[in-house]
Parts: sequence; structure tokens; C-alpha cells
Amino acid sequence: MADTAFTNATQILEPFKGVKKVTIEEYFTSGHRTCQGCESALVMKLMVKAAGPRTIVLGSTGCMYVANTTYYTTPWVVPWMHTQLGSSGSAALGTSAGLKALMKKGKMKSEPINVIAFCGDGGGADMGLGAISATLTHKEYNSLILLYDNESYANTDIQLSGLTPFGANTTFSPPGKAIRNIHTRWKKNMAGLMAAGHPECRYVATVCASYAVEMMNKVRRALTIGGPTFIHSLDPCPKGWDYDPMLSHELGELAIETGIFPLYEVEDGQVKYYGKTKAIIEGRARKPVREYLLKQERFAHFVEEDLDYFQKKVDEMWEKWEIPAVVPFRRLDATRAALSAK
Ligand SMILES: Cc1ncc(C[n+]2csc(CCOP(=O)(O)OP(=O)(O)O)c2C)c(N)n1
Ligand code: SF4
Ligand SMILES: [Mg+2]
Repeated sequence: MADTAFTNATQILEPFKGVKKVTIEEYFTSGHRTCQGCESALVMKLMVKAAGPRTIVLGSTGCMYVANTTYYTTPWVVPWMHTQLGSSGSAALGTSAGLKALMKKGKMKSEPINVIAFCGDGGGADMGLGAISATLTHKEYNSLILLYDNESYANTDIQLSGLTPFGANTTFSPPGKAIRNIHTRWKKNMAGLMAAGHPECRYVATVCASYAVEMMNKVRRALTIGGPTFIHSLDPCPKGWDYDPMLSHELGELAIETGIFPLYEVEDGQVKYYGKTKAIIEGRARKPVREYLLKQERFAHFVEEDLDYFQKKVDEMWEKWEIPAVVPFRRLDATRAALSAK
């Protein structure tokens, strides 16, 4: 049962118990022009299928706006609104506050209406970070912000974002003869940042559409808990990552199996790993990162040294972080000793 005391949560969306129990109705259908093998389009379809018909979707500029609203066509069956590139947070908060006010004044029937705002990694993890952060402090309004992470500003031809992985070839970081890796910064830890920094946000999860039922169930959990919630989805992008579109599903799996992108949810401060990430926590070996990286042409310029560096950074996430692969803080040995001596 959802705890409704803390927020305005008014509905219980039970998890789908297996693929056969998933509802057949579609609210994101034909009529879009995304690339073949686009995982972000699949994320839109699963996200709104999980939420159901009483849902308003808000979307910031990016592939999931442009390719989904080509002139006079749209795949959206539910009400949908475009919002400015950095505004998914503001749009979520404003819409949920507006609905609440109309219901309070009796101008609308009082009923649960899901407000979901999506954003890309550029729009969400870079440009719109402040607005998302503000929304996650407003516990009195129900909304879900879903960040679809294709690891670049894809719609404007693959510029690097704060979520582009180390070394990737983008139009802003083409490998050259003099400098092999132009992009040398490590990817932001977006879900960990949202979970650790927003005490009023009761639910943060990471998902990947390669695990579709689990992904939908995280959306249902977020909408059941209510208040402001956040989901980070890793979405293989054939154009930006430069691979055969038939590999989208497999690359999603490899991102998890190598430990590069962990699957977890943080509910009321408790971290729960799930899927193959849980298996890793329980002792299953992580696959080497090279199995994931070398299937993508954006890393075709990598030499052994780069693969080793990438592996070392991922190993650190699992072996040195205070909460493995979630929160990167490390306590000093002296602090640890003092606490355990109490
Ligand atoms: C304020 C602003 N700056 C730049 C643009 C141009 N622009 C449109 S979509 C886009 C890329 C957005 O990247 P992301 O949020 O990652 O979404 P994706 O295109 O990858 O789906 C950019 C830079 C814009 N629309 N608004
Ligand atoms: S560029 Fe990537 S995210 Fe954009 S429509 Fe194509 S596959 Fe999807
Ligand atoms: Mg993007």
C-alpha cells in the first residue's frame, strides 16, 4: 500500500506481474519519425502504457519532441504538450499545481491524473537541472520527471552532454590524430544526485527498456507513491552511438551486465537493487566494459589504455563507493572506525 500521508498520492497502480499481464492498450502509437531501433521511442511507449489513459505528458525539446510531432502527425493518444528545452521541471510543477487548484475549486472532477514530464540528457541533466531540482522539493504536488538518456544532444546532431560517456566521439568531440579523446570528463551521476540531494522526493529509480516490464513497474511505483518523483532511463541510440539498430536491446543489457549503468530504486531513503544489478551485488561477475564499448563506433578510436581507464572507473563505482554504484561518497577510515567503536 502506498503511504498517502506524506503526499497527495491518490491511486495504487499495482505492478504488472509478468508480460502477459501488461495492458494491451497503446497511448503512444504510430505516427512518429524516430530512427529505426530508437530506444527512447520505446521508452515513451512503455512509460505511457504503464501510466494509463488518465495521463498528461509534457516533453522538453529534443528527439522525443521533434520526431514525435512532425507536421500534422503525432503518436500521442493522451494529452501532450511541448515545453522549452530546460523546462521539464517547471512544466511538471506548474501542471500538477494547476490541476490541484482546479480540483480544489471544483472546476474539475477530483480524480488522479498523472503528470509526467520527460526530458533528454541535455535538457534534463544539463540545461534543466535547476528546474528539476526545484520541483523535487515540492512534496505537495504529484509529478514524475523521466529523463531519457541517449547520452548526447541527439536532435541537433549528437553534441556531447554532461551524460555523454568518457571518450565518446560526438560532433563536439571528434577524435583526431593529435588528441585521441577530446571528451575526458566522467558522466554525471544523475539518479544518485537526485536521490541524495532531495529529501522531499520519496522515489528515484534507474531503468532500461531492455527490461520492459520492470521499467513499466518503476513508472507505476513512482505514480503510486506520488509527490515529485524521478526516473533516469538509459536509452541506446543507433544514430548517436553508431551501431546497427538491431543491437539496441543487447546494448541496453550490456550496459547493465558490465555494471556501467546500475538498476536500482531509492524509496524513502532505502536503496534497492534489482534485475541483473542485484545479481552483481549478490556476487555475479560483471562483464568487461569492452564487450559493451567495442560494439559502438563512437568508441572505435579507443586503444587498450582507454578501455583500461574506463574499466578502472567502473570498478571504482562498485568497489570504493560508500553505496556501490549509487553514491560516490567515501568515509574516512578514521570516521568509520570511530562510528563502529560506539
Ligand atoms: C534554449 C535552447 N537551446 C538550444 C536549443 C536547440 N536544441 C533543440 S533540441 C536540442 C538537443 C536536446 O538534447 P537532449 O535534451 O539530450 O534531447 P535529445 O535531442 O537527445 O533527444 C537542442 C540543443 C533549443 N531548442 N533551446
Ligand atoms: S537520434 Fe537517437 S534518440 Fe534521436 S530519434 Fe534517432 S535513435 Fe532516437
Ligand atoms: Mg539526449
